[in-house]
Amino acid sequence: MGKNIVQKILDSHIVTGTPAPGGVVGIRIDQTLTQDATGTMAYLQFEALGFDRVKTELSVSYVDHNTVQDGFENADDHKYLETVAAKYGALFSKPGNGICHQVHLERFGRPGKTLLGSDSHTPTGGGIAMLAIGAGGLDVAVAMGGGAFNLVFPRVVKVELTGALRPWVSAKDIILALLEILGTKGNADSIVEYGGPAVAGLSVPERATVTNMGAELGVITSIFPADEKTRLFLKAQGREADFAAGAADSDASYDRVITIDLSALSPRAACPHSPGNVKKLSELSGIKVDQVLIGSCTNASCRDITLTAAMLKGRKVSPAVSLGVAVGSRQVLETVSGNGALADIVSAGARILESACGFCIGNSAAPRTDAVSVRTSNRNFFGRSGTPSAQVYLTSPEAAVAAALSGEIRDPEEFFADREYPQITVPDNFIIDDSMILKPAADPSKVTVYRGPNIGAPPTNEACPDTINGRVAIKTGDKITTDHIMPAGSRLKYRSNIQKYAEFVFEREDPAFAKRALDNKEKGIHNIIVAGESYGQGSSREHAAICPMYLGVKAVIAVSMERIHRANLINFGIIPALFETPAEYAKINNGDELTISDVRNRINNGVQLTAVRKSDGLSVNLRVELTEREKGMLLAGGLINECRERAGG
Ligand code: MIC
Ligand code: SF4
Repeated sequence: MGKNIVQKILDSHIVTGTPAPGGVVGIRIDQTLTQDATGTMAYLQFEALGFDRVKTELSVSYVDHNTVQDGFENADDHKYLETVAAKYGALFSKPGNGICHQVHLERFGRPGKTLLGSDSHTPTGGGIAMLAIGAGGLDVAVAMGGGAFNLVFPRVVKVELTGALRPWVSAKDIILALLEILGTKGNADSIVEYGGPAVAGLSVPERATVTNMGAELGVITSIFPADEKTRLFLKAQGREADFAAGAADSDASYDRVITIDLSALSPRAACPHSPGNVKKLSELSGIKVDQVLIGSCTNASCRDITLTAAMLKGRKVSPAVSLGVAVGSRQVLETVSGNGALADIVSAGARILESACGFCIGNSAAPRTDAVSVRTSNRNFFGRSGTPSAQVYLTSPEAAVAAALSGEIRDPEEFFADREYPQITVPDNFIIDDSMILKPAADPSKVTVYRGPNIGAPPTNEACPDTINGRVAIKTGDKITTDHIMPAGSRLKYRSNIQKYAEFVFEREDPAFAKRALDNKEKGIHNIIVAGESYGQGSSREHAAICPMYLGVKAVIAVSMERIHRANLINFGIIPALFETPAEYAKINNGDELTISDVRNRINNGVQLTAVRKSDGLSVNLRVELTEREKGMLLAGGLINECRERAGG
């Protein structure tokens, strides 16, 4: 039986475990990436784990999220990251060099390699045929130290692409169509592998748009083959030597096959407040738009920005609209400033934003109250834009420009009906200038790691108690994202200061949560979070586990839970428990006092836990499915404690 691409890469990287359905495998990680919002904690943990050197083939530390610098905090983090990278052997991409996923694709991604990143959009690298996975910072710290990354042996879903995209329909519409089919939950054990005759017609940046937003499906990752388009992209980046062909065997098998006929696709949008809430643009036509933002790691490549410029050329943005453009990398910025495209964007009336995450993470360009904002980014979770009452729609650059010019949501096929689709060219040879990527120090002993007042020691937990004397500190609904748990935006600057950042846990859901939880903790009451389906969707931010841990949360009991967040909970010693049925969830209320007894013994022996309500004796069974490795971490109170125990410390 032939092999698919995922199997081939796994075969050459599995170091432990059972490569069979239901098994858990440990894989060798060739490359890692971190970004500043998660990276500071990842490197603090790398240091706390006692590693003396980065042991991967390549580790890059990017600064792209917290670039607002309204105070010393962000800049303190940047300097810490720069010096810690120099000392331990990582590359450091300075603020201004671009968004981690775009830069990594351009300068470092290699077909057939594994990449682990402390950012959920790390799967962008699948566009260049890497097995690229997002994880919590602690897992990345372990991988930087040479440790394996553990994952469930995946189901591989093939997405067969046929036909060809019509003009004005683009890569974003492919992934929006797949989100319509697969939704944003229930896909945690799958990897999507693209194939079929239409793949050859898609450039690497277009493929990367698709794999980037694959994160919104909740899958482990997504991957395209490495073919002639991949080779040409690497050649244009001066890296042809990094090319290695990668294709599925003709008789490869898959767990599921989904076919998408690109010729039949029409432009779409993800409507408020979920990337899975997809509708055809023709159904939304006429909605008045206040703001349009083009950029983010999804759609800010040279192709996207050059196309944006071509569509705007000679026209003016609607007076009702504020258009902002943030290019994905310094390379893209230099290219479009050299070829005149940037001037076309400026002259149409756009605001040029920094090449960084910026608006996408809600730390700038928040729209007005009740605004409609059309964006080319990948997430429109409630409140993420920085304005809770705003309605955010996610579209392709083509649809975003149609909205900017008309002041309304429009289907670009209809809006541009009288125009030819712009024939754009991207360089055969990109401008190669890595001067904003700093190399590790030749003599690490000469580097002193800078620790400004914003840099604290990573907090640790106590060992898992034998009895949880708990209180439900919050009961949430379905699809609670890590943006709900741990808001980013203006709060981002506290990422290295857990005590302060913890004040904002569930800030928008229940502003009194943090204080209440801390009061419980001080009284010796253990906090419990109760949640519905798909708890912890979205980002990889481990702060959504660390800060609740700091507030004394001992267990999350949910109907279902997403992959990265579940792993983060275990890494920080919080029990990820599941209700046996959704009906059980309905029985538990906010404020209920729950006792969970014999916890250590039951976890150790793989026996389900039981929560008993103090007021009426109601008893609810809880499923806690853990691997041996996870049991050890949980009982020790998290991965750092466990490593210290193993080291006899
Ligand atoms: C995001 O897009 O939500 C982020 C901000 O990039 C996060 C990482 C973070 O919270 O720092 C992600 O995707 O993992
Ligand atoms: Fe940055 Fe947005 Fe991409 Fe996250 S999704 S890495 S915030 S650009």
